[in-house]
Amino acid sequence: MSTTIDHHASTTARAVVVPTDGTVEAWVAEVAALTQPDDVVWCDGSEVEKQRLLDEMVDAGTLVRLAKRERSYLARSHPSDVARVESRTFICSERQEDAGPTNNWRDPRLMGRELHAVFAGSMRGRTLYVVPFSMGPLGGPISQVGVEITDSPYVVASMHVMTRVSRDVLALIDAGHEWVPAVHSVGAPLGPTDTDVAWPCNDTKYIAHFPESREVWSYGSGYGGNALLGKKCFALRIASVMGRDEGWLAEHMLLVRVTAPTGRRYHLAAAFPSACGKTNLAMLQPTLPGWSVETLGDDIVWMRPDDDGALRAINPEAGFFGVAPGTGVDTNPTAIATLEHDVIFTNVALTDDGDVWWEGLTPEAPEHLVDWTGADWTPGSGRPAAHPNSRFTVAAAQCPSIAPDWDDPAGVPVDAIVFGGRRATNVPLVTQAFGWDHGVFLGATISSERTAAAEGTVGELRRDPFAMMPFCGYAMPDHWAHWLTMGDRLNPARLPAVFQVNWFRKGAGGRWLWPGFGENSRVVAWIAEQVDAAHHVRPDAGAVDSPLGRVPAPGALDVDGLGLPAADLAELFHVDRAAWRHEADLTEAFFAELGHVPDRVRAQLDALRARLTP
Ligand code: GTP
Ligand code: SPV
Ligand code: MN
Repeated sequence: MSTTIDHHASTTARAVVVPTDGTVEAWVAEVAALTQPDDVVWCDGSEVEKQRLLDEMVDAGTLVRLAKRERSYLARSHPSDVARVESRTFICSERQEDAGPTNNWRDPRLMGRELHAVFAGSMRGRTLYVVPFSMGPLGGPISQVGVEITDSPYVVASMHVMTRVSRDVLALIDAGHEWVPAVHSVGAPLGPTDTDVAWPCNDTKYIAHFPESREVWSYGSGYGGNALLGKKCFALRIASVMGRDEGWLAEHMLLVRVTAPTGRRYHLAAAFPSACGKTNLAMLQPTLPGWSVETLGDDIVWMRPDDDGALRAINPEAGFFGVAPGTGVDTNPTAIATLEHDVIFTNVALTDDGDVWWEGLTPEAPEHLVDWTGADWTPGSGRPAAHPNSRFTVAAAQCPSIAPDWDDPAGVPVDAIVFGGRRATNVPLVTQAFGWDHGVFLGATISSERTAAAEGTVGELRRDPFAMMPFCGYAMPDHWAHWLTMGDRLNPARLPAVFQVNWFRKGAGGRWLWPGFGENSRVVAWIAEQVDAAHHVRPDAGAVDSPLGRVPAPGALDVDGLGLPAADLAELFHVDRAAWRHEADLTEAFFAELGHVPDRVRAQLDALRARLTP
């Protein structure tokens, strides 16, 4: 196991530049000497600073100011720079086995040299912005800080929304707090006579992570997940390694508080792969009377055991970088209300009266639009007006369902962990794990149909354990071992119950079997009832065993008033044993590819096979 080696051995040895001392000033000076910007600007995170940057970007043609939406803007990316690039995402750990077989590993020294070469002069003709930021409330017990250097004002304005940008971060670092240095360049230097383009980027891209020195170097892309380095690069890839070393968890999860008609409160953390429904569940408006949901986070959760042995969770972000297509008043009215003002939209369509539009915003498309590429568009154009991975960037604080205590540094105790994916077949609407180890197995074996959030073929089935395949900064099987250890450390009376959900099962002709969205509250209510049963608050009458886990007992899932045909309900929970024996074989093959899968996870596969045997 990798936990026996000293992961801090090279904390002070930086990968690409070697500052004269550990200060931010020395590091900025070294990066500036390498990248050769025209100016260096230290950001303070103020509203004035953000507005100035936005105004400058409007003047420069990078942003379109939306006439119909207060203080809101549209950015159109270069058509090649629309999503995460997993093929150019690197984990540069000292030892290849620490990165594991599912990450692109590079030797840190070789990558350091390669990056030194591409970053040399990469900011010529541009401004280098220094962005000190906190992930989580500044100074909180679960929070962390970093400093991003970037030559993109779009990135600075987006970081203002997505993180807590503040000069106070620098004081914390001066006082000795650990910090993550993160360098970003669009990789498009300007000569004295060059004119800039709206979205500078480079065909050559690097999204490089140095887990031991806790550094990020990103080159060539302006897209969110590649460029807003506090987000996936720090809060997941680097933070997952910090969590492994320090005994906490950094996960690709939403976080909500559910309140039952009884007044009892439950905190749910749910991991679904990219573009598989986290933001939607985070902003759920329950259709079940008497239930309510408050939003705490929609993409990333950091969790730590507290003194009670409960798992305490915060959302380290301060905003939402959400998928636009499919977001409408019928599906996610809360998101629509969140987006009324102060939004940066990227790659959506522009209406003739200066507003935004995307597929699913309204049932009918407007007669005429300017599409995400800047071209004229009509409903007959035969192509989407908004890019399938077009996004909105908006402050969490302006979400109407945000919990009043959403930025409490202490976080909330997690009662249930939910894993999900996009599966047209096999995976039931909801199942409960038999215990923690089975829950880890459910997380480890998530597979999901690919979405537009990353490069690749949309719809293709791929394994995405814990929805962390693209985001874990170390070997996936070590991540599962870490989860097992975390379970052992928690107070058994506070141990979260674990569930698997699938909103995406399809029936004949490819129609959704489950209405989804607000109706998912019915599943959430069953989950809450099972949490009560696990804590002996109520008898465990709501569930029966299936080969895959505990499923709702007849009548326990409230489907009143849905008009759901009995055959559809049966199909949503149908377990095709032959298909599942095949799934078990695929899991076996997947484990073989990964190598040293923990015995306790392997034992769960054996147990599944035994349950599938008639
Ligand atoms: P990332 O930001 O990429 O991590 O994605 P996410 O997991 O937050 O996904 P999001 O909630 O933005 O949903 C992505 C797509 O799935 C949108 O087009 C939604 O409309 C659709 N979706 C979300 N929930 C449901 C559901 O319950 N049923 C169906 N059919 N579609 C859903
Ligand atoms: C995802 O792809 O899971 C996202 C968007 O949440 S990005 O921040 O680009 O990774
Ligand atoms: Mn995500």
